[in-house]
Amino acid sequence: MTTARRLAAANIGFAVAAFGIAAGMALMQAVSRANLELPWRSPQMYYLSVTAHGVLMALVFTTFFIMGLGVVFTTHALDRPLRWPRLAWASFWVALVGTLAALWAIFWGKATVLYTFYPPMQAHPAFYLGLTLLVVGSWIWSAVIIATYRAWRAEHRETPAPLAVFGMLATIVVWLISTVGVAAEMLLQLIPWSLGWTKTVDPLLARMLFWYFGHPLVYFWLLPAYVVWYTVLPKVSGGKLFSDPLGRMVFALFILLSTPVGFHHQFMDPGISSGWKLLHTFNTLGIIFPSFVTAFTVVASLEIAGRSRGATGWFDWLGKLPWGDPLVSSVLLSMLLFAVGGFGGAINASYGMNSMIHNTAWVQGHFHLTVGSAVALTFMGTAYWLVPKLVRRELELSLLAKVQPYLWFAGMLLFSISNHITGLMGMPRRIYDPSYQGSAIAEAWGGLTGLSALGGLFLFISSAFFLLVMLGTVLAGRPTADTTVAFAEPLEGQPAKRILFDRLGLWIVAAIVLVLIAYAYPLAQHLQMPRFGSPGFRPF
Ligand code: HAS
Ligand code: CU
Repeated sequence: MTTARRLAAANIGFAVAAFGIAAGMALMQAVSRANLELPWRSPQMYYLSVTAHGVLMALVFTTFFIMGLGVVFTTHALDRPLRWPRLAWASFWVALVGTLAALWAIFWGKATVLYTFYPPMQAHPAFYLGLTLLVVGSWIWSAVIIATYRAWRAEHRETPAPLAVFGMLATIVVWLISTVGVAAEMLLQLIPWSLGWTKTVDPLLARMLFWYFGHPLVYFWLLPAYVVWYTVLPKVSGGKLFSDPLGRMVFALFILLSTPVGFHHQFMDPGISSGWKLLHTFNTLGIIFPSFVTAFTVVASLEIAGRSRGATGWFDWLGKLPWGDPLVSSVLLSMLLFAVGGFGGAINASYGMNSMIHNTAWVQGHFHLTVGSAVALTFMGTAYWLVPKLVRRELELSLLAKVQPYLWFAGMLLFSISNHITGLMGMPRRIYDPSYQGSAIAEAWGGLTGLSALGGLFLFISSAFFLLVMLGTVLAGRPTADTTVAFAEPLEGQPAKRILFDRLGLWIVAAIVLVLIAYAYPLAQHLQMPRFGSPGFRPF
């Protein structure tokens, strides 16, 4: 158990450090977008910063945090140590070395390609090799978690896996299916091209492979947050999980439908016929369903918590929830923000409406409510609950921890709502000079970009509070012996036997069949077409 505790602390510690650096870059960008002068402001600096922020937040903070969480949930819920502890440490080190290589390339100005690294923008090979190692590290972690689960399964043939473990296994399955795409893009296209072994690259093929991975990637982030919502939140707020089978259904549906949807990022791309795009639209509308079920089940669990704390009316259970507990408030506020972000997601996914918002500021508005709130705020709340147990110290600066989620909520509302609106007004995303050299249309965005910068400031202060609490806890927290990681009881008691949703093998096979239906033909069709390669471009 000590290995698991230390390994989880290492992963989460590194995740928090990455978050801290990325938060600093974010403030600079928000100010720059509002066209406020900074002494070192330049296009090169702006794009370097956006790349660092995207990679550190979306790829590094999330992956390491999830690896840490997976270790804790698996060992505690199964009540057994990790299988292959050395390999488990290897997963951390491989991912760490890879991350440092990629960060070296970014901060030395050799990889200004943003977190989606679309070719023909070209980065230093260290960037691609580094990110590949990050994924390899996560594969090793996946193998360790699966092996630990299988050892438990061999002794418990008929028992359903605890929901926390089932959710982590679903996360891993989604991850293993989807990373095939980015591995192919890296190994067959980007790495040989950046090393000069091939002269040109096919950007459209790269985008197809990237988005095959890129959409399920968002559920790799979301599912561990859902595990917290289902299994930790009801416990900490003093209630029970409303329905365990519904939770299993949700995770099984994510295995089934997370991947065959990637074309919803490519509606505006040429070379993919509209029939295939429409199929991916339908699948996307399907994958919204498990999130609706989650909204229902988690809110019902909260109602149980409020009633067991004495509520009797229709809505007073809301007020009875422990809003001052930083885990509870983080998750509740992240859910409220996700309700808005998910609604926007349905608009993005609607083939026609996508043309209104694609490549506009709306998109960063959307993903700061999803990955930046549903996921990041949940993870911060989880850190308040978990880090004291990992380092055996009480939470320090708890007043800051209480305020921080509310600041994040306010900052994110200002930031995201204004970005949604400027997006609808036509403001592109990822643009350095928001004034467009004095264009009248761009002038109309001015007030809103100011609000968005103010939101950025709130978010920055909130991030600083989070980091202070983490540092204070690790360095100066009073020792405690409380290391219990307890999960919510289902209302109907623990399930006695395995149900259809527990049959992981079946869902994996069905998912692979759907992936083949959604991707095999359009990929083959693309490879048959005359293809035009592009040399690499390094804008800076
Ligand atoms: Fe998305 C673009 C569609 C969810 C992340 N998305 C992005 C990008 C990112 C991202 C990073 O179809 C930008 C990529 C880039 O750089 O180009 N997204 C969707 C859809 C969903 C969705 C349909 N996205 C996510 C999640 C993300 C994420 C989750 C990260 C974690 N997204 C798109 C599309 C694009 C896109 C297109 C491309 C746009 C373009 O053209 O470029 C769905 O999964 C959303 C389902 C969720 C819901 C919400 C359920 C609500 C819940 C909470 C309820 C709370 C309540 C309040 C009731 C329907 C579960 C309770 C509170 C109390 C206090 C009691
Ligand atoms: Cu997507």
